[in-house]
Amino acid sequence: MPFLLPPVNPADAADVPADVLSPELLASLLVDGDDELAAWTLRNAMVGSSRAAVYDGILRDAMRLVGENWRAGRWSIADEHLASRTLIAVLEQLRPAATPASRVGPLAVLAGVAGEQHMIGLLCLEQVLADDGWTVSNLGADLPDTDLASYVARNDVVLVALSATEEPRVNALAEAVMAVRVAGGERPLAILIGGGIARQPGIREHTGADGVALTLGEARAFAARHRPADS
Ligand code: B12
Repeated sequence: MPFLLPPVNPADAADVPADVLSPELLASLLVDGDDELAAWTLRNAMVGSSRAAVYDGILRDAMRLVGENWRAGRWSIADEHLASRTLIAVLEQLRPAATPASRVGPLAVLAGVAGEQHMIGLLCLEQVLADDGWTVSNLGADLPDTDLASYVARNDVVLVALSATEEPRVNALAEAVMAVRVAGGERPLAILIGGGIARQPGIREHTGADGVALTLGEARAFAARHRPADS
């Protein structure tokens, strides 16, 4: 697993060749627990690319490599857990700065449905929407639909983005969509589905959501379409 790092100083790196910023490098840094250099890698990838493009690209591909190495038995569960933990620390470092606009933008609520443990995609989506001026409440993984519904009922929510990865979570997803609809009442409120489950054919119709996004770029476009004109 040892990996030769390029001879760069995170503090003053500029004009870094694109091939240095590879998913392989990022995966190695994550599995080594090196959040500083991993954050540097992503920051450099964001020079000239949008946050959504970088997270849909090199970040996702790096975690796919982590998953492949884990499944193939080359990396252990401990390696995968460290990589995930490190990525969460990295994302904290890359958080967009809060601005007055980010406190008054339309409210988007993000949640992983009941039983869903994958939440890194939600952290990424939180930042992408915040960049676009949304106020974001990320309620995290494994949220019971009753709690999601009571949050929606108590707040002026415009967008709800729900995530799930695998087929066994389809019913929880449909229940969460229904709970949000009931809690939202007559309010115009758009419900988006994302995560691995988004690849499942017919998932939007099956759950009654308004949209499905395979990428953060698609989620961003969906959010823009459903943003109130006066916000
Ligand atoms: C890290 C990880 C975990 C960690 C999660 C840690 C955490 N805090 O999130 C832990 C260890 C908990 C875990 C558990 C499991 N995992 Co897992 N995991 C992964 C791994 C390696 C990376 C996932 C990740 O974070 N990727 C980074 C994010 C940014 O990318 P992404 O998830 O692809 O999301 C992109 C889009 O989908 C979108 N997006 C993501 N979420 C959302 C949400 C919304 C609302 C929107 C709009 C968009 C969006 O944006 C992202 C960027 O493009 C993947 C491997 C892989 N190929 O991805 C497996 C993987 C997802 N896991 C898998 C499995 C099977 C499991 C387990 C069932 C394993 C087990 N036997 O216990 C459990 C399930 C737990 C549960 N009940 O949910 C499978 C899923 C297979 C499938 N059918 O799709 C994968 C693909 C591994 C594999 N190849 O087998 N896992």
